[in-house]
Amino acid sequence: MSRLSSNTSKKPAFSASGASSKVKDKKHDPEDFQGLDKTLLLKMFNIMIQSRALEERLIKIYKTGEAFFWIGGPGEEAFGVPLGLLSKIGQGPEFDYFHLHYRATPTVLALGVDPIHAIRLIMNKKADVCTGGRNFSNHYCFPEKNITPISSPIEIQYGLSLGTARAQKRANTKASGKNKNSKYQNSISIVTGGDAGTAEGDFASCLVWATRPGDELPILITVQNNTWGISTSYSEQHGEDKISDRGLAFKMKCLNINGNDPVESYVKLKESMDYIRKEQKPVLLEASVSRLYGHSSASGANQQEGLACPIKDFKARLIKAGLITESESVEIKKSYEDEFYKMFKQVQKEEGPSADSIWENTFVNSENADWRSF
Ligand SMILES: Cc1ncc(C[n+]2csc(CCOP(=O)(O)OP(=O)(O)O)c2C)c(N)n1
Repeated sequence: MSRLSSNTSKKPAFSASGASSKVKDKKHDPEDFQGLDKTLLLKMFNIMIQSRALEERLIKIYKTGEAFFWIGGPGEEAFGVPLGLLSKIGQGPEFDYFHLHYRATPTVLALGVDPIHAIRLIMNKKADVCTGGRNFSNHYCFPEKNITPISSPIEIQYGLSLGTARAQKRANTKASGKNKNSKYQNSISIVTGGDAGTAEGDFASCLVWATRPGDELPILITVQNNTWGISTSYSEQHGEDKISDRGLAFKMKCLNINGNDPVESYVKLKESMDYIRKEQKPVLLEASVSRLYGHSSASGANQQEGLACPIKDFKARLIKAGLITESESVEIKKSYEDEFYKMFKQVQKEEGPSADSIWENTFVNSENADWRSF
């Protein structure tokens, strides 16, 4: 069984303080962040904070009675942000497709989505472009970025990802036969989900159909393992040590990463995505993440103690390396908090959907879905 090799990047280490690479005392060496440069590190940090500040605003919106329900992604920033930054953004099979779940705010922000959409969605406003004010928080849908609708029934995204990956494989194969530099050559489908959801058949179907010999599909299959499925613990439910081991039987590349570390996530996701683009074959990637505000508003949406916080840990490393100061970090968070408060006040004045729009967008082109009229 082959596994992805560990990062062997030969890029020079970034030295924020300008310290010489000849410094011998390891204790005082600045961290090299596996060769990732300062601009990228700070960009990831910034979007991670943006995502956390947005989710915390959504939680406040719920807790002040301005929304019915909250579920989201605090604790998944170190995994979700690199995933978005490494993707090919656009509409159609020549770009990457996203089959995400409800903890995807870090990824959609990294893909350049305007955060106001998250606020309109949770507040069920008519102007919500994802669902017209008709679905839960974080159930995003942005066709212009190939972000397919996030579903409330969990795990169906693993089955749907097979369809876009098949369309891409066809287009990629056709295009690369004709023109080596074609834009169609290397798009992939990306599917994300939680650990408990892998108990469902859609996950197994995804592994089976992504790995048919000679007809493998270009899918990045990810599982963000926060060790909980609502209130069922991983240890009581899983006989396997790692979910990623389940890909071994299908002879696919499998790996398990620390999804709380944005540097490791970026490097391993890049390796995996480069491989899928080039080989047009799948990878199963499991990332350990934290569930920092519990499952959802159904479990209180309160901050949980004793879990690793990816932002806190990354901030400490950046400060130690001299790339940012504590006060700069506080300032970034504050400016996002102010921005999202203003957005909330603006959206609060907007109207909700009218009753007669209930059947809209149920089928393509709003074909009548009212069963009473059939
Ligand atoms: C088909 C289906 N079964 C059950 C549920 C209820 N449900 C919602 S979230 C959830 C837990 C999912 O846990 P996991 O896959 O680990 O993701 P996490 O929420 O921990 O990120 C369940 C069982 C559902 N929404 N859909």
